[in-house]
Amino acid sequence: MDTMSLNDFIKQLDDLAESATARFNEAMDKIDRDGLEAARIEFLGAKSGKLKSTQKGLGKVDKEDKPQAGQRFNEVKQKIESLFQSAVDAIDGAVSSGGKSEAFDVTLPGRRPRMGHIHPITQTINELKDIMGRLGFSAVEGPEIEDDWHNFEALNIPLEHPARDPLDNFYLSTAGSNGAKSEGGNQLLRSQTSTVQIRVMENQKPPVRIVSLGRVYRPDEIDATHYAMFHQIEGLLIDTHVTMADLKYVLRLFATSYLGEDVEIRFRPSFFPFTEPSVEVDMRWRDTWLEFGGAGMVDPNVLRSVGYDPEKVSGFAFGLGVERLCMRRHGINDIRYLYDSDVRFLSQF
Ligand code: FA5
Repeated sequence: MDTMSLNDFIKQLDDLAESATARFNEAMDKIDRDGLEAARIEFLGAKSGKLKSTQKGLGKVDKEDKPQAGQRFNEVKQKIESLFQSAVDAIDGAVSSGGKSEAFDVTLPGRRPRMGHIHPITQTINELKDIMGRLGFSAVEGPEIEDDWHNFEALNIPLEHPARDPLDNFYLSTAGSNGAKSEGGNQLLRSQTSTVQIRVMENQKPPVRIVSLGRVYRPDEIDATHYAMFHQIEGLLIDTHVTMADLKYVLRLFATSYLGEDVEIRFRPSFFPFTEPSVEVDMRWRDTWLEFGGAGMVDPNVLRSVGYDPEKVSGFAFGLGVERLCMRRHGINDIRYLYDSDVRFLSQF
């Protein structure tokens, strides 16, 4: 009786799997149902298919190799059957999605992936930074987790001041309550970018001309113009003989550069512990005046707290809401749209 080594039998199986794969793939590429059926009969046909005739070789393999040969045969059989099924599915899919020519028309233009957008607030920040850069203000950053000294004390906000109220600030759990130590132990999410003024002046001799844009946090009730996390743009200029007229000039130039020549701005007398005199900066929008931020001449106490001599230098500072500028520019009437992460809204910018 004919015999066959295990290796020869395995080689026959591998050759069979290879040629069946080639035939199925060819039929798939051409979306050729008839070709696939012919290949099925050739390889998987119940009576005279190649798999069937290869199976006959199993009887010629040595008895002790039979279990291994049988196992290998079953693996290859399963592989060929599942390849055939994949080819059937692929041809069905191609035909139902528009037929032979369309599914494989390499001349069709590709589908463009959807592009992401830079968030409108980030766009605003970049633009504001550019405008201030052209006016000679260099951009600096400060930490969002601040200590008592930079957020309050050095800004002339003493221990008993209501601005420190725990209801108006996000103190971190490491911090004590209002009225606790003021040596920098109390940490909070900064409530204003004015903290950066202090950090810069502590490390730099006058003249100073900086702008800082970043996130600030307040437990405000959320409505159309308030959010618990928002952004501010802070400007600071310290030099000899700086006056309120310089402040007005720079702010007006800033506003017209960002919002257009027709923008109207006005200053209202106000109070901030770290500026004297202080003003509220309003801009007109759709016939109503809206508050965009605060400004003023840096208080001599603040200059002293960072080691400057208020007899020799003076300066102005301002802090405006970035969201409000962005909303005014784009006609957005509710701040919440900016943070709802709705792509239909965001993709307009
Ligand atoms: C300040 O934060 C001062 N640090 C501004 C300043 C800087 C004054 C330098 C003087 C010198 P105020 O709390 O008013 O000021 O906030 C400034 C602006 O931030 C507001 O006019 C508003 O535009 C914006 N703002 C305040 N709270 C919110 C909020 N919850 N959501 C969105 N924007 C807000």
